[in-house]
Amino acid sequence: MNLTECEVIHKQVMHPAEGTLIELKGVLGVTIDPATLVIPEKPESLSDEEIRAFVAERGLRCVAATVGMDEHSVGMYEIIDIKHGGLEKWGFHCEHLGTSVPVEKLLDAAIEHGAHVVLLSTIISHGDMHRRNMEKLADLAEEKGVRDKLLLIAGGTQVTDELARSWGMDAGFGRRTHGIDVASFIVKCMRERGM
Ligand code: B12
Repeated sequence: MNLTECEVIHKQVMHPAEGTLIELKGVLGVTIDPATLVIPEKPESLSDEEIRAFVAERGLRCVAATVGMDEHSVGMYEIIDIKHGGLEKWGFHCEHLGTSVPVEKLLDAAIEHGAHVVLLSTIISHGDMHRRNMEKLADLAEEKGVRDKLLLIAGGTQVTDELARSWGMDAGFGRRTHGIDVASFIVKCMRERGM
């Protein structure tokens, strides 16, 4: 980890087969000047009334899934479920396909349901799975000729807006995202694009 002056401050044998847990501290020889950090501005949220009216006018539909071999479902529920202040709260109709859904199936379902928005959750990032999932969705949407009719939105613990956009999505959302962030983005983006 490139630390110097390391010191073990706590150790605990977990189980002879599992090894020992250690907590250590050390010095990392890197200086960070906070003045040089680029902190993204927090986008402004729209009002409940504004979002509800926009969604009702267009009957907005989303198709959602956690893709690949990924079984993490909690994040997606936070984003769509009315009980968690998710998109359903503003009248979005959300078709949730569940977990471990192939990317192809997610896109086909979006086309079949005449969806306006595809929501892809990708939590596991081992082997760059999150990047590969997003690129696959973008490529397939292009191939099937529906890329400009759909908003492609991805989320997950290792997802940032910048990364997701560079991998073909319209937006990406990471930890501590709330339904209102996604709802506001959808409305603003559709307005800008005249969708
Ligand atoms: C609960 C959990 C599990 C549960 C999942 C149960 C379930 N039904 O979801 C179980 C036990 C099944 C599990 C299994 C595994 N897990 Co797990 N799991 C977690 C844990 C502890 C919490 C995840 C969670 O629910 N967070 C709460 C939600 C609300 O947060 P979130 O997922 O980040 O979602 C938010 C944002 O990311 C974003 N978001 C997420 N999706 C989307 C989608 C859209 C469209 C949008 C807009 C936003 C969005 O918004 C959400 C709300 O703010 C995390 C550690 C952690 N603290 O994050 C590890 C973690 C995610 N798991 C991990 C791993 C490695 C695994 C396993 C591979 C372990 C193993 N070797 O078996 C397996 C994989 C199984 C599989 N096939 O998927 C790693 C992933 C590492 C990585 N980066 O790849 C983590 C980070 C733990 C770690 N530190 O190693 N896991």
